[in-house]
Amino acid sequence: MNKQLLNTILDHTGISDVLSGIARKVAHGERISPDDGIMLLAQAELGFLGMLADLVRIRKNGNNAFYIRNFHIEPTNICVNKCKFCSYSHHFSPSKWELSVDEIIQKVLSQDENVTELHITGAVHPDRDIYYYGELLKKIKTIRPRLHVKAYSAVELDYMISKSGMGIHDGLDYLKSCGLDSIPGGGAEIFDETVRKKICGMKSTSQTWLEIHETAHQLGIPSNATMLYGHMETFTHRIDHLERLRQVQDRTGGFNAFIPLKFRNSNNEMSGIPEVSVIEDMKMYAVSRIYLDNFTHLKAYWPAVGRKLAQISLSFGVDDLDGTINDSTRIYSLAGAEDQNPVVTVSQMISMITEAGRTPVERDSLYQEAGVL
Ligand code: V47
Ligand code: SF4
Repeated sequence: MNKQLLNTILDHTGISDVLSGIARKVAHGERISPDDGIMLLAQAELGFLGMLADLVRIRKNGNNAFYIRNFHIEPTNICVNKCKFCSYSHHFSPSKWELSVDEIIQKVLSQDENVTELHITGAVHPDRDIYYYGELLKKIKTIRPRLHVKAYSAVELDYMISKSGMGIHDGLDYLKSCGLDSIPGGGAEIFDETVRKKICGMKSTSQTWLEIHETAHQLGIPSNATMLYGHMETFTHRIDHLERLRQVQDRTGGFNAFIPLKFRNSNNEMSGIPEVSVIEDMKMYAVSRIYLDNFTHLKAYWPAVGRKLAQISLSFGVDDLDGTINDSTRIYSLAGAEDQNPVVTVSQMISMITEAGRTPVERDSLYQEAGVL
């Protein structure tokens, strides 16, 4: 959408002055305020948001839509915490598991050489410590030195680092020396302290989550950020969450991507809360794209939203569909997501992206074109 066309639309479609003012800011590449963000979530209709999000997406990523060849390992679902939205931990899941180091290594060895990224995340096991996880990284790097290991959410890191008596800086520095390449975005949930206490009161605080990511960035460890939306939070809480992330990113530039995560309501203590509509999902992607002007990438994690919505999200600001994944992630299938067997082949990924009118680009974990380095 070019700016002239946008002006014509704004002048002739009866959009309110306030929304037109926000749209003009976006078109001029100006930052929108928290009040603007809340206004967009509360009042703007879907097509209007899609149009604005597209402006930002094209500015950041042209016509490219990224994917990666990756796989997940979830070492355990035994957890010291008891988050109310969680369908995955041993408190709610029908089974309880903990993989041994040998089993994890076997999973790594079973992947073909074209896979470039391993994502490790799981529950917060009471008996495992930072040295266990550090040794695990070292073993993985010994057998697959070029595999990018994105591992341990800030909540897992908080537990293992606190238990060791190290500070955040030293704990992360130790893990980096063992082979930690980047940190996934999990555990952010919603930063507002009142809602956080209600849905995951035992978990690391918002301040700790943010401090771990900021410290990681200072150490040269990039990370992702997520937000769990569509439960009991308000639009103000969502924008507060985006604002806290935008401020860290202004200071560090260390976030690779933002991933909005839709709350799924099967098999957990919050099952009484209905899931939000698809329209609201697309609005959330679009407003995230518009608000986070200092994040280059917006990711739709297809096992969470389903393949069809992930594909549609490419028209609402998203430029990254995550990866091929394989069937080892259970977080979303247990919570009621459409895909009970999350695996997409490279050719399916390419078709999903091409059908949506984007240019598929296979990336590495740092968004360099795979094989081009
Ligand atoms: O923090 C748990 C979410 C997250 C539910 O960094 C739920 O590339 C919805 O962070 N409904 C973990 N969401 C997964 C995660 C992630 C996933 C993919 C890629 C990356 C990345 C990170 O899953 C948790 C929580 O917010 N979650 N239960 C549920 N019922
Ligand atoms: Fe444990 Fe994570 Fe589930 Fe919370 S969301 S109970 S920290 S596995």
